[in-house]
This record gives sequence, C-alpha cells and structure tokens, in this order.
Amino acid sequence: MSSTDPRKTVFVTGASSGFGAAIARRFAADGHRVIAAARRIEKLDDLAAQLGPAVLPVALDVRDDAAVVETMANLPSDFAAVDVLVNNAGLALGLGPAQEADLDQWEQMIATNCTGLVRCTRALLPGMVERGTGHVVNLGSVAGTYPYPGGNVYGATKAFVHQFSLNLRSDLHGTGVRVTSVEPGLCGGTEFSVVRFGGDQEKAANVYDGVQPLTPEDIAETVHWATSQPRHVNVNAIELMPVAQSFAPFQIHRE
Ligand code: NDP
Ligand code: 8X3
Repeated sequence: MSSTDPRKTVFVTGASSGFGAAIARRFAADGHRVIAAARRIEKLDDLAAQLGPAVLPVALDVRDDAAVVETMANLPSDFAAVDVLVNNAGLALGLGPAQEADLDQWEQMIATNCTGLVRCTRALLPGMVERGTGHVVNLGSVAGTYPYPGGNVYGATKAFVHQFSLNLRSDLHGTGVRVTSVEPGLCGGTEFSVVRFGGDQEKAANVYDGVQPLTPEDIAETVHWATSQPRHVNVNAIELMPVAQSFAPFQIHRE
C-alpha cells in the first residue's frame, strides 16, 4: 500500500478455485487490487469478469521457475507493488500408505506446495523489503502439525510451509514485512478432495457427508483479518477447524 492510496495490491496464487477465488473476492469487495493467478486462465477470466478491472487474471504454473520470475518482474505498473502475497496454490494427491505411493504424485506436491511457494515468495520479497511494507500469507494445514494415515508427503509439505513461515519472520526482522501461516482443517466447497482422489466425485463428496466443514469464505475472512491488523501486529500462525473435526487417539498395534 502506498502512503497515498489505501488500496492494497494482493497477489493470490491458486485463485481459480476454492480458497483462492474466495480470497480474491474478499479483497476485491474492499476495493483492493487483486492479481489472480493459476493455471486455468478461463476460470480466472470468469472471476475477473464478475469482479471488475481491479482483478487481473494471470496464467501461472507455480512449478515453472522461469514463469514465476517473468510474471513477477513484468506486472503492469498498477499492480507491480505487491502488498500482500497469498501463497495458496497447493494440492494433495492420493491418500494411500507411503509404501504404495506414486512418486510422481509426491514430487508434484513438493513442487507445488513447497518449491512453488518459495519461488513466488523469493520473487516478491525484495520489493516488499525495499518499500518497508508487505505481508506474505502462506496456506498451511492442520496436516502439517497432526499426522494421519495417508497424509505422508502432503502433511510434510505443510509442515514445511509452517516452518518456512516462521523462519521468514526471523530473516525479515526489522524490515516491516509481515508473515502469517494459515492452517485450516477440513474445508468443503473447493476442488481439494476431487483433486486428491483423481477426479472421483463420489469419493470426494463422501469426505464431507453429514459434516459441516469450514467454508472457503471462512478462510478468506481469516486471511483478510490477519492482513488487516495494525502495522505493529504480526499474526504468526492461525490454526482453525470445523467444530465437527477434532483429534483421534494414537493407534496401538497389538500382537
Ligand atoms: P482447490 O483444489 O479448490 O484449489 C487449489 C488451487 O491451486 C486451484 O486454484 C489450482 O488452480 C491451484 N493450483 C494447483 N496447482 C497449481 C500450480 N502448479 N500452479 C498454480 N496454481 C496451482 O483447493 P483448496 O482451495 O481447498 O486449497 C487451497 C490451499 O489450501 C491448498 O494449498 C491446500 O493444500 C490448502 N488447504 C486446503 C484445505 C481443505 O480442506 N480444502 C485445508 C487446509 C489447507 P489451477 O488448477 O487452475 O492451477
Ligand atoms: C487439508 C486438510 O485434513 O484433509 O489440508 O489434510 S486435511
């Protein structure tokens, strides 16, 4: 945010669906400029058509290093000074045991959830530090703190997101740039489970059967709240779950 313009410029990765689209809507509703990035440009174009010219759709695969550098370096002047980066693009693939997992799926999760996230961050941090203001919001997960069967690499990528967020705070000490890790539990109304189960709509729907999960709007409100605090406040991490979700006992294998 410049000293004369109260509007923020918000860069949201994974804005074609779920949390990212809801986050783009939430910031646009307040009159902020939003760069909405994802691979499916047609979905971003639809979002921009609904939300107006303050939303800039950008085709970006966060796994593509050259594209990340090129995109961040060539933002139109109105959108170039990014105040808030929301590293939301991410995915889980599969829910099977590690000993049966598909290595390509593991690599895709690491490339998107970890490498893509750090590349986007690295590309925008120097500008934020130079301007003495900025906020990086990373989408972690309860899966990064609590293990569950089949969570293996997905949970590990989210543990990475949590620790990277805290370590960023150390490096950014004294710069005025803030960092927040948002770590939700079960959330419906997104493509997350359809993607996890390779397009199996029925299996995905069963995850939310008879449950009132979190909604993408809950997450958007959380991101908006964390980034709307006074400049002396840094929200380090927020963990949230639906009331319907809690913790299970440890498993004991008996002979
Ligand atoms: P969705 O599947 O609905 O959205 C994921 C978004 O990420 C899509 O917009 C997708 O767009 C984008 N994306 C995926 N891969 C890439 C890529 N390589 N480059 C750019 N964009 C990419 O899921 P959610 O909204 O539920 O998830 C958003 C984030 O929240 C993820 O990081 C997820 O791990 C996390 N999360 C989700 C929870 C849930 O229960 N739903 C709970 C906790 C955390 P496109 O395909 O167009 O590229
Ligand atoms: C998504 C939440 O519990 O499905 O990160 O892993 S969970």
